[in-house]
Amino acid sequence: MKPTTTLYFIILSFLFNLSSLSAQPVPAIDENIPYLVTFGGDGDTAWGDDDFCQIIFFSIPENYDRPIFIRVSDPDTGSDIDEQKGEWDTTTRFSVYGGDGTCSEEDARRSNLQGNYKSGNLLASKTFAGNPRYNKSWYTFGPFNPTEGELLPEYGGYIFKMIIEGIDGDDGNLYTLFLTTESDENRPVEGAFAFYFKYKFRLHNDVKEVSHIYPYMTSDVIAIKQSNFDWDSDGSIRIISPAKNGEILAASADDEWVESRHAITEDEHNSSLDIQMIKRQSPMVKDNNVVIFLENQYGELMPFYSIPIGGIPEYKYSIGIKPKQ
Ligand SMILES: [Ca+2]
Ligand SMILES: [Ca+2]
Ligand SMILES: [Ca+2]
Repeated sequence: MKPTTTLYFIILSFLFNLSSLSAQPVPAIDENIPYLVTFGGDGDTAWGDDDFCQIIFFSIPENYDRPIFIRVSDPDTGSDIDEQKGEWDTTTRFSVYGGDGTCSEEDARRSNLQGNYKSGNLLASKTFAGNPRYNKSWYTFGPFNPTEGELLPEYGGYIFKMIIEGIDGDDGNLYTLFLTTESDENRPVEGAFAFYFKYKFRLHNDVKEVSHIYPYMTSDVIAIKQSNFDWDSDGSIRIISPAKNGEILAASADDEWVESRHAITEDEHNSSLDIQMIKRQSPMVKDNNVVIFLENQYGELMPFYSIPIGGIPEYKYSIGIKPKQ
């Protein structure tokens, strides 16, 4: 690990300890994203899922020693919130991994599902089809002992990985997750948070809603490349940071990838970016599922965090109007 990265995580651990209440649901409260989405393995990518798999990591502070649970709301496909194509015929497998390699394995931090991305020990797995019992209600994985995770202080503690795979069918499974101290209740684990390298979710059906994601810029980042899929030309994606007052990211049309590169300046180091997703005002794009990921100049994927590290960034006019030296 690079020295700068180590330093960054020391700072990061401190900042994470300051805030936890909004960090436990995925999507997170500060993200204002209604649902995660995974389509069945026979899905049509034009509906907004490029590879029918989602990977979410959870970080538990090293000093936390009580059992934890990961709960899934609406894990089945066939409910009010899911997206039907023809008959309901979709099954989805949720699997929880911990132990060596869970997150340290490079293949688990990529975007292409190649190699050993199912790294670590399989701790629990369950496959859901359609089941009215789970309509907008919760299924609980666990209890897990925090030490069953992979200890990675640079990622804030013990790391667990949930892989959500669309197996059969072609419908869209919409769901949310919650990391909790209780099996039957959503109660945050103090100091814990979630992070994800490639994020697939549903945008709001209300054009006034703005969704957000929060990557963190370490001091070694000089440029980022963002890639997104099937945005359906739904409005604009922009960056708010100390030095950027709404720099526009390329947004994709139907069933296509686009990417754009953005320079990162010193003023943005050790700060989160607020990547805002502003929907097209008219006509409204309904039930829009999208995919997005971010790479640094080395081609490494950069995590989005369920809490904006260091707080939600604001544009600083004094930086923005600074003349070039
Ligand atoms: Ca569902
Ligand atoms: Ca179907
Ligand atoms: Ca879409």
